[in-house]
Amino acid sequence: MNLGRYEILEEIGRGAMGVVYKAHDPNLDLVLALKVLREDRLADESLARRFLAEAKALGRLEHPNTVRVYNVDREGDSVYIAMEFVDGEALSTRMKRERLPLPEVARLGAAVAEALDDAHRKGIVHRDVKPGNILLRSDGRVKITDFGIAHIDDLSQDDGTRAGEILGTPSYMSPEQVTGHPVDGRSDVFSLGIILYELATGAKPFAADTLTAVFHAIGNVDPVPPTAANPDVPKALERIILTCLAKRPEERFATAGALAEALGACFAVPESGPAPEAPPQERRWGALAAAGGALALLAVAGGVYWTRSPAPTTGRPAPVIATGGLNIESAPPGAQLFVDGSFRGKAPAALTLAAGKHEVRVTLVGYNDWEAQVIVGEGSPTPLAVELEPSGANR
Ligand code: 3AM
Repeated sequence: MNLGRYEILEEIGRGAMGVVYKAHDPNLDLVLALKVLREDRLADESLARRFLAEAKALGRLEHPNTVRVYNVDREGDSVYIAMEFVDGEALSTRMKRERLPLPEVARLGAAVAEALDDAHRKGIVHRDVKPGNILLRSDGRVKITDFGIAHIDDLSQDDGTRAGEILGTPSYMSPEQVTGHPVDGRSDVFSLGIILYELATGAKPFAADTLTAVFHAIGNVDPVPPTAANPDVPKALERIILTCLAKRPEERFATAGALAEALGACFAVPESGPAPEAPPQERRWGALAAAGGALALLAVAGGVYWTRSPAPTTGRPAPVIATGGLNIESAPPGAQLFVDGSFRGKAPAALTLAAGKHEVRVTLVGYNDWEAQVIVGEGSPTPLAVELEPSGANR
């Protein structure tokens, strides 16, 4: 079968908008990929226009991490894009098969961010950054494709991207996309943040049963910190992901280039040589201690030990991140334990806590109250030893 001058070799895959074929260009003797608008969609002229807009946008892009577009054309009722053939698979396919190592997550994220930065500088917002549009070549190179709903800033609204129309893939959309507000490059940064979260933890940050609930979560719910779902996630990577996922665009990375830089530095080995690997628990609580400022962390051996309320002298208190619940001990023993204002017994006690955020208070007559926000994830209970400070003692 032929399409224009191209000989179709085989079908590679299908997306929402088109079928992708492997094809041969006899003029250039080149194997390439042809994306053909699905025939059942051809009746929709605005979709055909959008498809052509995709190719026009892509034609302006030339970056090592962006799939190159060679040609766009119509043949009878068919509209197609001839593009670079990527020998590999989509990230969506790879994710289903295996969990990527965290340094690989950062490398891949940086590569995508670099390609997005290049597009943003040329006035193009991708608008549909999702694992299905990130292709992984077998030699390791990352290529982003399908600027399918790309919107070129200088085009009129007549190109099919009318304001208020929902064009992205719901799970990977930004708050401004779900509310139909104007988007810029920082919307792509948010979408990439969702992918990074999913790669780092194995779970989507805004998962919900219905589309409405997903939209609500994207716009209003703070994701559970990645380290609560996967304690091996370094604090630096967690900060990067949560910065991408800020609800307000101005609180995210200002550019995809800045995100690429941060991801690149995340697993960089210091010039003096690699630092000795701390056990995951120690890394995790050590980072929390640094964030907590005034708190004193005495020992870490599969648990966490506090001498006073973890509230720092400035800024927001650092939350305690726990799995499955808390095995609380107090020194001296016998302190009363309150969770979300309810009395839960005296220390030592094993408290089962539902996943999510809780306020924990440890009180004993003659001692200062110990209070902390605890974020609970899945897993076995986390030991927590609280050493209370006599009231009236200097802080
Ligand atoms: O479902 P898999 O991963 O096997 O990799 C893309 C995906 O395959 C592939 O088409 C399928 C549906 O998107 N694909 C998309 N663009 C491609 C390209 N330029 C491509 N394969 C090779 N070159």
